[in-house]
Amino acid sequence: MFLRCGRFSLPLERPLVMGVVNVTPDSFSDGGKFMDREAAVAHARRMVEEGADLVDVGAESTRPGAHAVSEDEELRRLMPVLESLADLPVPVSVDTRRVRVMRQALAAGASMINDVQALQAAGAPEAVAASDCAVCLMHMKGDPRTMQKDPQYGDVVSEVSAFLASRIAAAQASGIARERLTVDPGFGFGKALAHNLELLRRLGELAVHGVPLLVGLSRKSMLGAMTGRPAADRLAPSIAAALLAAHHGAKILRVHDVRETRDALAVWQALRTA
Ligand code: HH2
Repeated sequence: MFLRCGRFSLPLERPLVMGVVNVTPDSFSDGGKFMDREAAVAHARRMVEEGADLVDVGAESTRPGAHAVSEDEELRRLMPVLESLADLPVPVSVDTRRVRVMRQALAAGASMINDVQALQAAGAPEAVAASDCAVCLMHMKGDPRTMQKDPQYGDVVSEVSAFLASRIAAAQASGIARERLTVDPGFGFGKALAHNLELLRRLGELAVHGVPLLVGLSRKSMLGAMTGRPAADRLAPSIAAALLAAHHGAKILRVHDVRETRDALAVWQALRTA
């Protein structure tokens, strides 16, 4: 299995690590740290040195309670960073839900679009189809401002799975080949702790769609709920969660701590292939 990702083709025999670069003043765990173009670019390059297989650059926080930024502001934050990363030896993914941002990012050399709204914005599937980038279709219930206000499901896994199936079908109908797709259950996006745990425990059920699973658990509040640790102090639970996700079939792990996650995965991988 491999993922077509712009000019890259990523083999998926071992779980890949996607390093997070937030060019935002308000992201929940590293907001404000990489607002400056140079700092964001240096951070991305450092993550590649540490073994990131991809980097994911986002200029709008989607954390619970976050307010949307204007499209112009998102582009103003994002584009200089993308231009400076054009020569990166690994694919650059852009975390955005806006069509104009997708188009400009792809024109500037982005190899993947990571859309927490799973290409539901009008024109989004066409914007992606017109390129050869990979795409992440993520499940979210509600919108970031209100999504953590008492989310309700019947069976969370069936509901998420049905949504992802419908978005895969929509993407393919728009001309996006299956080898370009990844899906993500969207941990923490309109889910209570019990929903997140159920999704992690039954992650394997989402593999039925036959496209690689991308998972973001790094530093999330569900890990805070389990350990009592603040976001800046969730390295150990993030590593535990990444390993569990890999064990349950995740193929791409979206993380803030690349070196530590790679090391932990190396141990897991060694045991698996011994
Ligand atoms: N989580 C966040 C942002 N984007 N994309 C995918 N595919 N999956 C995720 O789980 C996911 C995501 C939230 O984390 P972070 O980027 O660290 O924070 P913020 O949204 O506040 O910038």
